[in-house]
Amino acid sequence: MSDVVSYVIDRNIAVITVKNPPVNALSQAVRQGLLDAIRQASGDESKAVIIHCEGRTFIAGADITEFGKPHAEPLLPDLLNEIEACGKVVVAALHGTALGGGFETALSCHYRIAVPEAKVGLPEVKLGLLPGAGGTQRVPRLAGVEAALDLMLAGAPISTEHAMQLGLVDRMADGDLREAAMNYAQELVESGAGPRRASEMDGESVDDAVFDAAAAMVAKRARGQSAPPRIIECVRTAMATGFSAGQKRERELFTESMSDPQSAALRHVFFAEREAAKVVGLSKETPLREINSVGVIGGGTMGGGIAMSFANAGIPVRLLEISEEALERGLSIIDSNYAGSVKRGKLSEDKAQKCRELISGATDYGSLADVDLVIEAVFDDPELKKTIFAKLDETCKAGAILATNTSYQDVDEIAKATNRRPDVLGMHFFSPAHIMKLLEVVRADKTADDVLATTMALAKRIRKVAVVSGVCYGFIGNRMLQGYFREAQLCLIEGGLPETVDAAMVDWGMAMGPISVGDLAGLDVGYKARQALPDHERGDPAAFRVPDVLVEAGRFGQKSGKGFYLYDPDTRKQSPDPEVQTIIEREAAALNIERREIPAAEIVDRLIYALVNEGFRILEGGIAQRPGDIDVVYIYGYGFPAWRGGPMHYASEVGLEKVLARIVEFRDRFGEDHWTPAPLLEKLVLSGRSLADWTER
Ligand code: T1G
Repeated sequence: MSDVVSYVIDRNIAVITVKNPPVNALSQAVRQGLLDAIRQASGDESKAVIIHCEGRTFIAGADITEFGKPHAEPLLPDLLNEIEACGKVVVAALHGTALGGGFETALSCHYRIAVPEAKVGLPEVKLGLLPGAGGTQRVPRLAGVEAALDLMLAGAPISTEHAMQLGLVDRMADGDLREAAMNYAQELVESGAGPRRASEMDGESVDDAVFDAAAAMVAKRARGQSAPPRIIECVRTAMATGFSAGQKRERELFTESMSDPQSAALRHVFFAEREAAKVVGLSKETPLREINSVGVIGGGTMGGGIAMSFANAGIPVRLLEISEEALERGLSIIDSNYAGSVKRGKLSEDKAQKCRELISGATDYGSLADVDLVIEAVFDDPELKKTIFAKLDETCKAGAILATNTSYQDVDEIAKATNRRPDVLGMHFFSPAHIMKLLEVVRADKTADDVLATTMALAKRIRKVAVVSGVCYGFIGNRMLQGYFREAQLCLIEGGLPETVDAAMVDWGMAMGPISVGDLAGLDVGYKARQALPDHERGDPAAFRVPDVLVEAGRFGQKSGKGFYLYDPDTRKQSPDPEVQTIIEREAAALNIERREIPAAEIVDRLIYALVNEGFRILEGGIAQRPGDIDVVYIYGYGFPAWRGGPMHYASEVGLEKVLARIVEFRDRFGEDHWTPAPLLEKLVLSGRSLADWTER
């Protein structure tokens, strides 16, 4: 066959084995090997066929690295139709994660056997695509329309047990998978079962209301995304027409999705997230330190969430607070978080209990003497942090990693409070820390390579998406956020209202509007930070006059029941407050600002290009390793729509020349304090280059 697909006959059964590490992706060579193998099996003396894979997983999908290149024969749908048409029983043997085109390959086989811990799924929607190799046609015929829609619209993998309940997997393998598949194939031959083709099954007739309900759900939950409606259209066609007509429609819509900018953006994010885990210049052979126990200092919202992130990964945590009372408060936050996760079905009662038992409390630093890693998560006061790190330096064992969860402060300065600067770095979690996936790993000037490598590996272990940042005020995300929030406030005082500024950004795709985010985080947080700065460093008074007036009136946001909006005390539902409109108009007048109607497009461009402009400065300053890292930060930490690829990908899609022109227009209208174009952006545009030309530093 080939070096990626082998073929043997064992006890009269043709065994086709795929070996294409790391995930047995369906590259052209694998597809050709499978085609040659199934044709050979159709013509030789074998009685049945099994298809299985070596390595850690059954085929995990089409080869995404081939996307965007000219289609190479054999096309996957044609290959799978040929596998299904085989006159002998074909059994797929599944382990690991049989996803996308991999699961579609299994569905084109006549029977499926899987190990208990295998997962199967059709995650194409997460790439802005749809199952384009018969999945939209075979799954409804095997499992019914509603299950098919759930599987393809959520894109989440399901267990072997669940797949068996749906009729997508026939047998659970115990012991060696290959042997179990051989025995199953023998059993089928001896029973005279014969090939069972999904394409020959009739679909169930369902009421149109099922599809309408799915369409309504995606319009809400996947607002602005183009792939989900295409998936619904494919399944609707599957049930209304025969298999070949349905597959023709699937092919048309798949081709459409492949050239959709949303898919290009989502594929960019897929690879950017994995690229972000790689640190330029750090050898893959860098030895890692053992992390088997963690200390967390500070049992507030952040400390509690951080403690849970480690406990949920099975790592014991010691939570340190300054008093028994504060400790009790911290532990009760954790208890209620776990109760919430169980209530929402995110964790079983048993799993929550096991995780909770891994978190113990203490009030003395001595209890941290033997932990492998300490994460300080106290109030963002630099002096307090230095005091804590000096104490940790005295207390913790040699080799312990000391991390600060600071959102803004200078990690180099914090490290100087110790005699072990190589062991110090930043681990900036995002609230709520047990849910948000982003982790900014802040590399201080003396952070040792093995400390950095250990932390990056640990991030994967606690299921976080890690991005390395250099040291600057606000690192990557919060530094860029300042311009974003500044423009939101300026648009507000220049003519907008909280609900119009928010609506512009939410309609564009942001998970939450900037004004609502301020109310959620607490307007008093920014207020205190500004009060700590000398007047000349506080920035444009027009950009914070209104929030300051609200804070001074006791309107902190959700936490106080009112901020820019009013919040229902029970449901926390927000509603506009005419009093705030009066305040905005009054403050605008006091600043001689003549309010005007601001188009949504202007709001979007000012807020997004403020992010982009600062992103270019972060790149040229070496704070971020690559543009994709910045995209990952905004998608996983700030609710930026993944189907727009992140701020830097979005700027590339718009065209850097257009972005620069719009920033220059804003500079001419609003002044160069806020709108001086980043030199790197100007340089790329002047030299006719794009971010794709970005060279790693
Ligand atoms: N194609 C090419 N490379 C892939 C790949 C794929 N499908 N999946 C993973 N890789 C690479 C990845 O870039 C990384 O490379 C390495 O494998 C390990 O991945 C027709 C059109 C399978 C659950 O969406 O979800 O089929 O960084 O770090 O955490 O209808 O990878 O080492 O150089 O993620 O253990 C549908 C995508 C495709 C599955 C493993 N399939 N992959 O997770 O390892 S579209 C998917 C994953 C499709 C058909 C349609 C995960 C994983 P490197 P990793 P992991």
